[in-house]
Amino acid sequence: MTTHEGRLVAPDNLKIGIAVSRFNELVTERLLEGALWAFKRHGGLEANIEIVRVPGAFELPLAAQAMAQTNRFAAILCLGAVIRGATTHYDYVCSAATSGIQTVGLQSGLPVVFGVLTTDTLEQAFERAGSKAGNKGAEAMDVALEMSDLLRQIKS
Ligand code: INI
Repeated sequence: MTTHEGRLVAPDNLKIGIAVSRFNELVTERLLEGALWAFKRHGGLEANIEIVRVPGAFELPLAAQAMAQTNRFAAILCLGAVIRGATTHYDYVCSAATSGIQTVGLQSGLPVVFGVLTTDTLEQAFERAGSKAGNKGAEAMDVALEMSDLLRQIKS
């Protein structure tokens, strides 16, 4: 029997792309800090990170697709924050971001990680961006590292 499970490792040649939205920037910058912290914690080199900023979560899939098409990255993180209290089109932005990000992952064959907070309030978003309920950006980086290692194992 053979079992594969990705490890949380960031080898020197592992490049990660991060698309991060400016909407709710106070929150998304914390997600980005969490992601960078997690990358370094697992041995990653900061020079191997490329960051792309987009206006809002709706634009994350297109940016992720453009990054995937460069073939430079082992994985791509999409970081954003959609907050219900601040919008009437919350559901549309959430579903476009969710399905778009998943489509880019399936079409490119790369781990394209959903690091988008979807909350009712700004307070809940801060809680998930490092204050008291973990940091979704750091979790997204962990998933990117685990999945890129897993894909390497499966293909080798
Ligand atoms: N984008 C977000 O990332 N978060 C939000 O909470 C949000 N709200 O509230 O509307 C939001 N809207 C902008 C959207 O992502 C697009 O940038 C815009 O519709 C232009 O395409």
